[in-house]
Amino acid sequence: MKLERVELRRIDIPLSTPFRTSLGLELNRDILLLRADTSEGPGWGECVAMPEPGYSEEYLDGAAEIIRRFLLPAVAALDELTPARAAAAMAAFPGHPMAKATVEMAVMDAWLRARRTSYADHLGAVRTVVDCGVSVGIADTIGLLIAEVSGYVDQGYRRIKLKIEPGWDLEPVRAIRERFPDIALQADANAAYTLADARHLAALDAFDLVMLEQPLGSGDLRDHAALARMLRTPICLDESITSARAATDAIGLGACAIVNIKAGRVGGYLEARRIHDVCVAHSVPVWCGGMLETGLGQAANLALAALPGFTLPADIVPSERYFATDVTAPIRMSEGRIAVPGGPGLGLEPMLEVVEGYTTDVVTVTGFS
Ligand code: SMG
Ligand code: MG
Repeated sequence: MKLERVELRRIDIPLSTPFRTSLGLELNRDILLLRADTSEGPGWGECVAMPEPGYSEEYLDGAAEIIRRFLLPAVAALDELTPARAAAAMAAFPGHPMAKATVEMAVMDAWLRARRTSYADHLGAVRTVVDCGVSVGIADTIGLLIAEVSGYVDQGYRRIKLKIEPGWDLEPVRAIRERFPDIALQADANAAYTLADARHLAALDAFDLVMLEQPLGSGDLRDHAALARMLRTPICLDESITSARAATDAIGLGACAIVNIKAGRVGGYLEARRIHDVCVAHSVPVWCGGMLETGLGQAANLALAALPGFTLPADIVPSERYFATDVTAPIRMSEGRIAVPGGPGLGLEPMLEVVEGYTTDVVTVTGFS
């Protein structure tokens, strides 16, 4: 297989529910899609970088730039293109995991489609359905939060995750726990605290949380280990786990008891699988994180979340959670579960006329030798 032509497409989709975290407020999703045309057919990738740096240092314009100028030429130089060879070629450039994951995702889609194999089978999935959790943004009032969470509980989600930040933590968590004594509940701070907040965070132990996700900075592994010794609530790391090596270090230091895996954060689905393998070897449970993806990204995430070590509900949601009209046929949830696509590649196609309608910019990259 050989890469022949690439389309970098920016789309802008209104969010049906605004989403606020300690990182800021999202009202719409400005997303980069990548269509890779190869000698064996097309494949699609989705970039999970946000328009601005915040979750990590990556941002959309930067991702598009490094893809176009550096990653695509390196991948196009390969005569026998495979997902693993694409990842190896891109590894020559340090950093930029979300950009690399976008290219790898599209190459893998094209390569698997041509081989009539699904992402799920290729990655080693053992399940046909995935348990879904929902991530609930910071609300304006406790009353509005309770109303929003009630709706999600009624829809059947199997776990509720509350975004927290200083000033919005113990009160919302207490209110939801009092109202829903039996739900699986967890909190995600997106690195909004420091170790000086340890006593305050220890008050979360009263609410029987499944985990506290990324309370401290992404580089603060030792501080997370110190915090873990002061809390009964298990610590889960998200932003800190940038590679299989980082996962090994974090587990060895006692910085986390649970790991959130996002392919975009770690450079692709192949590295995501290696992190899964490291965690399974250490008996550390993992779950699949989300970045408000369209149906394309969710399709790949569903395949990943079907691997054996993914034993906790994923941040994988039906299309309607965020989008009135998704770019794929709508992903639907039934009894808090979503089916893993079984068709070749991602198993889902973008609806080209819908994509066209959301498109704000298209750059075509050709001229690969
Ligand atoms: O449903 O895809 C979703 C959102 C899940 O909360 C979610 N993601 O830190 O886990 C996380 C956040 C990162 C996105 S905030 C820009
Ligand atoms: Mg998180």
